[in-house]
Amino acid sequence: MSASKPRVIVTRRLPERVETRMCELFDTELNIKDRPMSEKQLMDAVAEADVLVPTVTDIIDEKVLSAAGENLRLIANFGTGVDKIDLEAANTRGITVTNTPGVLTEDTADMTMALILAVPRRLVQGAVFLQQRVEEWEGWSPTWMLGHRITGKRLGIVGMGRIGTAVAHRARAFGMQIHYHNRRPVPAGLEAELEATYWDSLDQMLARMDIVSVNCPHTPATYHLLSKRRLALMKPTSYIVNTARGEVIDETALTQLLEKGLIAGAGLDVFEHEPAINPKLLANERVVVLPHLGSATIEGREAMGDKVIINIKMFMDGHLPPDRVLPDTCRDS
Ligand code: 8YV
Repeated sequence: MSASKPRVIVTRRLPERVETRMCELFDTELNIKDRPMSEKQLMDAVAEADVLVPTVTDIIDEKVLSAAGENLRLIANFGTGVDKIDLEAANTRGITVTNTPGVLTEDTADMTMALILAVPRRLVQGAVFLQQRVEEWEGWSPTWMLGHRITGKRLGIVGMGRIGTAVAHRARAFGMQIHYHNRRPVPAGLEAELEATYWDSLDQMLARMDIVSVNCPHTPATYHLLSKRRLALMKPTSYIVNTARGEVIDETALTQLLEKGLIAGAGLDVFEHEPAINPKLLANERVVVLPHLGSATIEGREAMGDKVIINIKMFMDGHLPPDRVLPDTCRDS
């Protein structure tokens, strides 16, 4: 590592304050046009950089990493989910990977709660109706556009990490009953505080929930965790919300079950083949789709950028960066 400023290549535009600070501290190359980089551009970037700062729109796989120059020592991901980075391949090459956990927990949990409310209460359907067909609205009606009550309903959280727990706290305040599936139960004190029920068996939990919220990271172990078989276990009156990663749900199977009325509705902020979305999901009025907005607050994105800077600074100063991610320790987000 040279004593001069490290060469840092950032793959997308970041909040202005973050970019300014990065340019002060490092020899930083920004992506002014903000177009997601092609595989070739990523390969050129890893060949040249000391540090790469990618986002969820960049696939840093074995092929891209095979182009890495000797200089590339750190991939400081702007985001918590590191599923688009081949952690094994990076580790084998001695490249450290960091992420930005913690600072997007509350924003993502808020968006999850918004979807938990929006889908059963037909919030988007009602708003779109007024925007597009206001002339048809004859005023209040006792039986029109009824949804379902949230209070008292069973919420099944898949993945009780930081975000899952933050969702549970919010849902408790709305009077929901908290259930969760996780690799292991949360500490007894937290479970008691949330009056939460732990399900070792995801299958058994799914069959009993009114709303399921996906809050686990996407890893090889969670790819299609919500498979066709498992989705079919859900009650026809139940809803599913996903603010984690599209790949955790078999999107084709979900689309079919929604069309057949075997799942009552869905709130999706993430998609299996992002940015592509199955047109049948878009056309289904019982599905609320959002363009991956979970962490999309100015405060959150600035805090993510600050974390990226701290990780680069610490690493370049010869310390262990605070948010190092190891291949076999994909933490719950
Ligand atoms: C980020 C996310 O904005 O952090 C994550 O894992 O899903 C998003 O909310 C995105 O990943 C940025 O790279």
